[in-house]
Amino acid sequence: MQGVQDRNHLSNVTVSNKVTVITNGLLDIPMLQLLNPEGNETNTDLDCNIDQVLAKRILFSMHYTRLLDERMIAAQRQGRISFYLASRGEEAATVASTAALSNSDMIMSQYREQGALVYRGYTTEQFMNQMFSNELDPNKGRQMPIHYGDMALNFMTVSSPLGTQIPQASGYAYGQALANEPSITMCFFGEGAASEGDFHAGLNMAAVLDCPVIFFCRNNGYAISTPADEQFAGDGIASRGIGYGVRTIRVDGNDVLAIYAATKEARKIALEHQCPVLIEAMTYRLSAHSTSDDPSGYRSKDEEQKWALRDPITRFQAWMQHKGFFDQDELNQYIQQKRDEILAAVKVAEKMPVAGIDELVEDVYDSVPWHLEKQRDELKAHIKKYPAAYPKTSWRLK
Ligand SMILES: Cc1ncc(C[n+]2csc(CCOP(=O)(O)OP(=O)(O)O)c2C)c(N)n1
Ligand SMILES: [Mg+2]
Repeated sequence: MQGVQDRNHLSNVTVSNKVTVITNGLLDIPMLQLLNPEGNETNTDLDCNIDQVLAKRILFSMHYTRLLDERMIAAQRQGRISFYLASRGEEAATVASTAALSNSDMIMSQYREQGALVYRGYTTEQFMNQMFSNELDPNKGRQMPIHYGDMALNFMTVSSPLGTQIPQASGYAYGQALANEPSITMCFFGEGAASEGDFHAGLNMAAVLDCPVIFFCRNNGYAISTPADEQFAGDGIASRGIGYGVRTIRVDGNDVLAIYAATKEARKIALEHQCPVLIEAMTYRLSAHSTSDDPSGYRSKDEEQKWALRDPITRFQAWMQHKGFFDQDELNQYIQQKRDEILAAVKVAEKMPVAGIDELVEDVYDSVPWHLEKQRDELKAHIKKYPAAYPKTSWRLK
């Protein structure tokens, strides 16, 4: 699982008189875990200083993220939005890591990191405006749902071609270093994206140019339907960090305490030493890849069940209970309030006018070039001809 497999032909070091052959097994990369699946602390030497206020914010953000996912999958099934991509099972990886950052740190994400935005305070209305492509959508309707971004929250807009954010994050962090900013860049990506050339260019560039960036890989076991052990033969993604001379941490990606501690440490190293750090969070995508995917075609219920028992939310909640930090009534109230809030926001966002047609071709060039103007005019003529096919758009034609 997750490509950290024990391949027989790689597990031994061969030493003859003259030739030393080094293999995967020699790396023996440890995985930081502070909480076992029952929510008991397994390593009390490491105190990650999560007090009740912080614990609640992390827990509530994870619950909200899961609730949002459930409601948006339902909205997609009802035909209200075109697409959605859930993060069930990976909430700890995105929320607890963001909790360990400073708000001034730039986040560059892949697409499954809505938990980071939730933690930073992206509102339900903001989520809905983007997903319904209405006139308040900062992307002006030019993107599919889940392409969030917010300058005020230092969250770079999602771009779904895999891996693009990785060298961009190195570059952004290089700029932070040149400007002597006391901030770093956090770059999230999946283990599948780490097969892109951009991953290798980005890591090497950050290592050579001393860029204060955390490369946070969510190794969730799959790239759509391809399991990690069919993606690569090496020891996960962590081994690649070491290859590029990047300080590296492997962490249990379903363990809030471990992720928080690992990210705090990584941030400290990145800032103090002005260098990159790679974190590989070992987790599991409990949800389908997206609303266009059906995992029953490529993985077993048994496998899903095994990982469901390691659910990051129940594990952290159990820990909070042990600490006396947890109040079930308060959580129930919060969930009910957020459920109502999401339902109300869906109704408002879907009734709002969609983004304007003229804006479709703006913002890229200083002035709109003739060939885009021509295409826009053709589009308008087409919509005018078939107004019934474009009920939300036709009345907006100028
Ligand atoms: C350059 C590029 N190639 C292919 C795709 C199609 N694609 C979308 S998501 C995905 C899988 C990515 O897996 P991973 O990076 O592990 O992220 P996860 O979905 O597991 O969170 C693929 C192949 C794409 N978006 N961009
Ligand atoms: Mg993946």
